[in-house]
Amino acid sequence: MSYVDEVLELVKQKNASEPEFLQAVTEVLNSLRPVVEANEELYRKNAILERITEPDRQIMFRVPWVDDKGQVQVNRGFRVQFNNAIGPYKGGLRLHPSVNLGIIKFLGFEQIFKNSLTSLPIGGGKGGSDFDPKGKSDREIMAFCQSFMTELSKYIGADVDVPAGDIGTGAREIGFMFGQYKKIKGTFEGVLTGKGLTYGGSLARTEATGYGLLYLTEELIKCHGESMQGKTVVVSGAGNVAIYATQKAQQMGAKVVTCSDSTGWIYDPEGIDVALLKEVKEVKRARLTEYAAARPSAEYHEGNASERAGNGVWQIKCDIALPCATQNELLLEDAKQLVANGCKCVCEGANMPTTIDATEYLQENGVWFVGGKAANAGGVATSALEMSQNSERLSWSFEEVDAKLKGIMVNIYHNIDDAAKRYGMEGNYVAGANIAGFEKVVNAMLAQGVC
Ligand code: NDP
Ligand code: 2IT
Repeated sequence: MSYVDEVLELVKQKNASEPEFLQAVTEVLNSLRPVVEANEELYRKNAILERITEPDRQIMFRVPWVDDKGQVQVNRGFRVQFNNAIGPYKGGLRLHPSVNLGIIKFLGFEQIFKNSLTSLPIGGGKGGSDFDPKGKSDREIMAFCQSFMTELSKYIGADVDVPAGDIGTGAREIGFMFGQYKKIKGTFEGVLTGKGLTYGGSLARTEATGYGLLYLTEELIKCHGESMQGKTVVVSGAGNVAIYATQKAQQMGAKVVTCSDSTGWIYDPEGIDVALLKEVKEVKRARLTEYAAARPSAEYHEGNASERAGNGVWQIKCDIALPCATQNELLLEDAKQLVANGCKCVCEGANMPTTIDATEYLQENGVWFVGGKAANAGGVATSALEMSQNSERLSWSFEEVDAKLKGIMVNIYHNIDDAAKRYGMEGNYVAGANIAGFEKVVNAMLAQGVC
């Protein structure tokens, strides 16, 4: 049996109850086959694949907090510190009722390769809780965040592990967590990114994941002789990534006609009104029904990605599709519909939104497909720029950060394109991203010995 197959078998045995983690590992290891085969003896002797698929540590803890009725509630908190070969652990905190250890492990595993691709010195980690922020008062959110950080603060630090936002964790939550960390430790340090601008946050971090996704997408289609001008784009999600992806796509001259949330989706043939979407989602924290109510050109449809009541976003005819909500929201049947409708390009704003069979279908049918590890790396890259600014106790202008972000995303596209070509897989950007991300981490692991 090949080394990759042996380790895949082992990972399946050891993590049988974690389907998302197994999906992420299967995708990565399968695409690394040519690299592993070229270095099989060295990697096998050093147990590189066994080590890279086993987190350095996984921390689970109780998060007790008091709700507005005086009732004590208990959630489960997680931080998986996966690999710090090239820098301190870095990755977001997800607050969503679906969160479990397997989901945090899949996200932490992906983060190793993504962070490596940014070219910045950050290792891979992820955390979160099964806490549901929906419908909670600001005081309840604060109570949860303070309790969560009371325990998490034992394991993180500006040079150790630097969490940030993800689904359900935005500026408000990062603020409450930062305040609690500062109170417990008595130090003002860059222990979290995505902070507010008055206390160490970076300009352009809020926009970075969505903007970065479009910088990469634009470079990709430019290299295929096309431009964003006049393209029809479908986006899923209506959160941080989706909103700023939509905004940048529009600035580039494309028309974005859809968005979705956890209860339904919008088709707006005149183009999504970003100011209205921000008002509904960022300010009111309301449902997309409110967007439809305020926008005569918009159709609202019930049904979300996880229930498969029909994530109709993928049924709409488009040139480019940008999944920006959550994992496994674009299935094989959706991929078939996209291809049938003439979609040419799919770039992932979310982490692992496309299933493996859907990815393969898109690739086999000539769609330019870039996975989240490369396409959404702009968020964490800008987090690393926030860390740099905190270390030098300076803050850079929006234009400076945005220009660096663009440079990083253009560079990522060319790196993954080159890596795919080096191994005779031109156009397979999934393999290119996994190979380019892996090579740097493995070099560092080998140099640092058995640890
Ligand atoms: P947000 O919480 O800001 O937004 C998430 C959006 O997706 C919301 O519109 C939400 O609906 C919807 N959504 C979440 N879960 C589900 C679900 N199970 N079914 C259907 N819809 C769902 O998160 P982000 O925009 O930050 O994150 C989106 C994706 O991008 C995630 O995969 C995340 O890991 C990834 N990502 C985020 C980065 C960042 O910097 N924030 C960086 C790189 C990747 P509702 O409005 O109803 O809550
Ligand atoms: O998935 C991701 O890359 C993020 N949620 C951002 C992580 C970060 O540390 O900025």
